[in-house]
Amino acid sequence: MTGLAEDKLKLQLEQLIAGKPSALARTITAVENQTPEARYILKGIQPHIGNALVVGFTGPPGAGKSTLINAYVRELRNRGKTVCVLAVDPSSPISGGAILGDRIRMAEHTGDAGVFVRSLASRGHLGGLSRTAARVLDVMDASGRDVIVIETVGAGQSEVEIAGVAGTKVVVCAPGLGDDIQAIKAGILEIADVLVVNKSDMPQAENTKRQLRTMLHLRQASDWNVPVLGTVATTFEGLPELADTIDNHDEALRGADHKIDPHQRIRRVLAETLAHAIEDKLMGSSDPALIEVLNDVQSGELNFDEASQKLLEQMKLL
Ligand SMILES: Nc1nc2c(ncn2[C@@H]2O[C@H](COP(=O)(O)OP(=O)(O)O)[C@@H](O)[C@H]2O)c(=O)[nH]1
Ligand SMILES: [Mg+2]
Repeated sequence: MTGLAEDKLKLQLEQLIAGKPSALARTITAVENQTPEARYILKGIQPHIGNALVVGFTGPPGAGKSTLINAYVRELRNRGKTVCVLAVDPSSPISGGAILGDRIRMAEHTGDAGVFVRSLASRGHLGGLSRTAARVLDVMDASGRDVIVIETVGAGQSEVEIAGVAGTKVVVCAPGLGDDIQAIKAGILEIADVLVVNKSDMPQAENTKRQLRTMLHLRQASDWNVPVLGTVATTFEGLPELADTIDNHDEALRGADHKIDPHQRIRRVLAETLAHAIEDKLMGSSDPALIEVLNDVQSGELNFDEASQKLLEQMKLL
């Protein structure tokens, strides 16, 4: 890197940490494209991560997640908080109807410098998408925004994985949709910190809330009791309560010193990065020690656990 290029990157990093929207937008694009610029900035932002409240909204399509997020953003702005919104929808390319719809819904907040909205284009496999989303969240966090909201469609394992980067997970569903309840039961109920029955202006809302509360009894007891809230995103009903509940969960998460342990996040990212580096190495290497392990597995001498253990020992990780 030339001195001039490095000066430019330093400036971009400074502007990002100062919260300048243009630096935020440019950095996110760099992260999506995995440029050298992104690698430099991702390194520089590390000391500035961990201050934002990160909340994920997930749930079946049509439950009203985008409308609810729009209302939640309005509530946060009323409270003087600055916000970033990240929409991750693997099924909708950036030019598709759903994202366009979100843009129009978010139009209420255009021109408000306290709200930054970004959609992640779906490309490549889902693991790649969730990795990109996690790095984009880090960039948003470092930009000094108070709250980061992430929207994902909750349908399968990959979305659960994406939601895993959020500190507080809100699962949104609509009343009277029996199949959705089944889908929620199958996976995303387990990850919920807050359950929302949106469209509570519709019949069946009370019934659905009751059903969800019954299902929650099957979950293992923990310090945090998952609340079931009713909202009407279109009329703002229940929004102050939802915002309070998210704040309470974030506080419970942070504990007495109001900090989220940075090592926990770094461990997770490092584990992911290392797994990929190992995969690349293993698939390409003709190192004699590796070939010996491959032969030992082929001959039945070592099982896969034993072979992994042996390689880890050679890496001095254990
Ligand atoms: N009746 C009613 N409709 C709602 C409510 N919230 C959202 N909707 C409507 O439900 C539809 C889907 O909403 P959207 O936010 O796109 O759902 P998403 O796919 O979960 O993001 C839209 O037509 C919304 O206007 C609500 O509280 N009550
Ligand atoms: Mg949506």
